[in-house]
Amino acid sequence: MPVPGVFTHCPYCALQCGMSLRDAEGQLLVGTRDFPTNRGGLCQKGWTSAELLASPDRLTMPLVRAYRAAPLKPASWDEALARVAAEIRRSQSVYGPDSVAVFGGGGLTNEKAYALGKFARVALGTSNIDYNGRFCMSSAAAAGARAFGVDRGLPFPLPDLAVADTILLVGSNVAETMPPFTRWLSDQQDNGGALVVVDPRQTPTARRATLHLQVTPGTDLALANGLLHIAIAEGHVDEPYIAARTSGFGDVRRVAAAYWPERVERITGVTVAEQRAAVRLLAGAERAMVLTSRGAEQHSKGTDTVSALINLALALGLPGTEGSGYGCLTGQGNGQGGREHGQKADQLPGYRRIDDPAAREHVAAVWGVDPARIPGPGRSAFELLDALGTAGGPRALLVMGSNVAVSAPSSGRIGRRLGSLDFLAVCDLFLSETAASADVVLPVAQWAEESGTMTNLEGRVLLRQRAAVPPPGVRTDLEVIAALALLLDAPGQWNAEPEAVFDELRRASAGGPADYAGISYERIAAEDGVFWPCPAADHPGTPRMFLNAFATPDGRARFVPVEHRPVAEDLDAEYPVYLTTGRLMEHYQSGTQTRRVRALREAQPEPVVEVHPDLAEACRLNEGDRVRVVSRRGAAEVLVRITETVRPDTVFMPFHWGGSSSANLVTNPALDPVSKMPEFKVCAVRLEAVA
Ligand SMILES: Nc1nc2c(c(=O)[nH]1)N[C@H]1C(S)=C(S)[C@@H](COP(=O)(O)OP(=O)(O)OC[C@H]3O[C@@H](n4cnc5c(=O)[nH]c(N)nc54)[C@H](O)[C@@H]3O)O[C@H]1N2
Ligand SMILES: Nc1nc2c(c(=O)[nH]1)N[C@H]1C(S)=C(S)[C@@H](COP(=O)(O)OP(=O)(O)OC[C@H]3O[C@@H](n4cnc5c(=O)[nH]c(N)nc54)[C@H](O)[C@@H]3O)O[C@H]1N2
Ligand code: SF4
Ligand SMILES: [Mo]
Repeated sequence: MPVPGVFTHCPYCALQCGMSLRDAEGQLLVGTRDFPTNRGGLCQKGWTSAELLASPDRLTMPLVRAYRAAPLKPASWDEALARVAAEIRRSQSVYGPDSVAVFGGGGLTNEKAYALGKFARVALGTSNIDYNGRFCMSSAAAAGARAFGVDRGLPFPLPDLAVADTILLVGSNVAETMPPFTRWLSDQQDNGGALVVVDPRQTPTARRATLHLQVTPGTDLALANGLLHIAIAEGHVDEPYIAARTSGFGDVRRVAAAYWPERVERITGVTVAEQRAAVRLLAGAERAMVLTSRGAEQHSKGTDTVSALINLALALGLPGTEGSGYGCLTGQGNGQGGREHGQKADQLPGYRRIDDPAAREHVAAVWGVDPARIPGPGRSAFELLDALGTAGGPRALLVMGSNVAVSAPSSGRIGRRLGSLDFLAVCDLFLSETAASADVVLPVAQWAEESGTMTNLEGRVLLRQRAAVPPPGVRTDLEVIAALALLLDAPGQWNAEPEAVFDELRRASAGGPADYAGISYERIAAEDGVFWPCPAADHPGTPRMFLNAFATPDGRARFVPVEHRPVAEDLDAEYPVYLTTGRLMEHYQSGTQTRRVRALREAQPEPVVEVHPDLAEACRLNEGDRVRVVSRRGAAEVLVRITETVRPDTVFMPFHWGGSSSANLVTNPALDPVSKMPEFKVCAVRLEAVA
């Protein structure tokens, strides 16, 4: 019988596929494991993930730069940590506590995200902490919270998808971003269900659809209001549900009245017939779901766009109805848990608000500090990065679990901000582009080398079990946080043992919206994960939320009236083409990890821009040509890939590369006023052939 290996989860996306890791003569091998979300399936990234553990590029010694222009040189841990602590003290003694900032990541375990948030508030006393989740699902989180009173990406488990009669998928390319997820869509379609995909590109996901609406980038809000207009006009609105379970429909009905189909066709490019067909599929379904991803959300009006889609779902009576609902497909491995336990500027563990006196008191008691010691809300991710080294802005930064030099919008500007810091420290597995510009680089253990919990896109808390010993010279993020807290004389307990940190997190989250109090490592292992909220050890967890009431004060979901507005930067004579950005199947995010895995690198070796044949002809571009994609922020030099899958007015670039081919040199940092999400998904560019 084969050895089953250690049961764990993939290091990458929010599907957090279950897998096993088995030692074969000193080398770890990925194997399948029957887990209820991926049912044995993995994508190519998951299959090749063990290569990360043995990568020759692994950092195994701290690196320190003696002064800004000096090269990074190996150093001892004592030396590196002492340097970080000394720089923090120096900065804070001259410029105050807020002069030191922390930037976290949605890939960190719950334990790390919790410890990092506590470290910022208690050890540093800074309000300046935020994380890359702000660039990810913050618009959906904000819209979900204002409609339902709480944000959990999917308020229902994945198997519910298989029995939905209709699924409306807006701005999501799951066939490439979560390949095993598409099995649920196959089941759904095999059961006779319909899939409607809204995407400006004819993606592999769109090609599976019953109906593909190839919208103009940045117009989903108008489309949603238009679909609602038709639903109202054709009498599909669920009046009893609206009366019993919601508030505020009157205002939304008035707004929708102005989105008649011909007007919506002009704004969105989706024909009147297609709009009617979509409404017919949604309204004719007994069970229907509206799901959004980054294509709908990463806009300067992302929050309002999601609100418009939630309004549509509410008018049809979907949320809080078994088998139906609205959900956001969270992206990063711990994108869900990472937004619950305190690395977000405005938040404390358990999805509590940092400006709520009762929340501060509860968390301060767990931390063993005076509530007055906890700072107030700080800057959001882009605002934080954009303030680095400026008058009144942070002068020292600790980054853990993000590669902002590549993934932040207008990355040329952010690179200059990083360069103007007095001090930058980065914890990473590899010398990412951000780490390469740091004064101190701390090499940390990864994924299979340490235990910890992750909360997947369904709100299911999972356990990643340690399956390997980290290389000598490497420490865990939790050890780094605890050691720095000690050097900074921070009050309270600073445990570096994951399960002990999780137990503290449970107490800190108890009574909050994301209540983990009843979840333990044993339960997770025994039950294939536990869904929050789970307030007590004998509570079964909550796979389906809102069945009886929403988490608002009166238990009703709130309609929020929202109007379409143009993209922050529209086309003109100088910049006549839309650029949208996103992902390729083989690479993950800034590419730090996947560019170091051979099979993935070979499959997608070089950054490209996808161009429609008509546009290519107009710009005299051929397949494989080198081209500069130029915007008002900067230019990226990449290869042309000609494809009919994009609209002729739009080009697409993945953002998985740094340097002069980085998509984010071009993108627009216009922020959503509510979520502070940058407009990654649309800006105006021109294409210039490179001789
Ligand atoms: N292979 C791979 N998988 C990943 C990741 C990765 O980097 N690589 N990252 C993970 C993370 S963190 C995330 S957040 C998810 C993201 O998962 P997705 O949201 O599925 O991925 P994206 O490619 O960012 O965007 C999805 C689609 O939005 C479309 N789009 C662009 N503009 C618009 C618009 O205005 N309206 C609409 N309706 N659609 C638009 C794009 O054409 C694209 O096909 O993926 C996760 N999984
Ligand atoms: N143009 C454009 N830009 C985008 C997007 C887009 O669609 N278009 N999408 C945005 C989205 S949705 C996201 S989520 C962000 C992601 O952007 P990033 O946060 O930059 O993404 P990653 O590449 O995942 O960065 C994680 C870094 O942490 C390291 N790391 C991994 N695990 C650990 C760990 O356990 N501990 C520590 N200390 N380090 C670790 C990795 O090696 C890597 O360097 O990008 C955003 N940027
Ligand atoms: S879909 Fe996501 S979690 Fe599953 S194997 Fe691929 S990257 Fe890993
Ligand atoms: Mo993301």
